[in-house]
Amino acid sequence: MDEKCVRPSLERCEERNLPAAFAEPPVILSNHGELRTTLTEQVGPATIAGQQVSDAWTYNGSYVGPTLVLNPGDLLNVTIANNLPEVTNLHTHGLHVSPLGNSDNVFLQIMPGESNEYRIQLPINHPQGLYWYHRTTTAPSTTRSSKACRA
Ligand SMILES: [Cu+2]
Repeated sequence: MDEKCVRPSLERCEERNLPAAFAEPPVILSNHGELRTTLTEQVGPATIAGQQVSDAWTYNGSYVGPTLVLNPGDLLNVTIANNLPEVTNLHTHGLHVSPLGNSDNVFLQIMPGESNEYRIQLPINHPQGLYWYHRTTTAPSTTRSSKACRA
């Protein structure tokens, strides 16, 4: 047997044509029991995997919306400003919160050019974890994007 066996060539990481590393989105922390922010849903330029794109549907101009960090018992007070060309809303996954009123209510409709202040109260015994928020139109199956939220 030939001792000069052929070893598979190992490609150096630097030589690969790798996509851009995931860029950590902005982080917004709660303060004194409340996280208050505005997320503007808009269409415009954005960077996705290191590439500039136009007409992206974004939160505050970012393709991946900010990470919202809250503690159990905190109030998530987020205003959604709709600059999109269609109805929108805010929806979360996994939070143990009310689905009524201005809380995690998928039936709220924010018309183009309008805004809504959500007040989502986390219970004091809310489990820690990684949760999600995203927008929908009137039907949850028409999801257009998703973002991280951890409590
Ligand atoms: Cu959802």
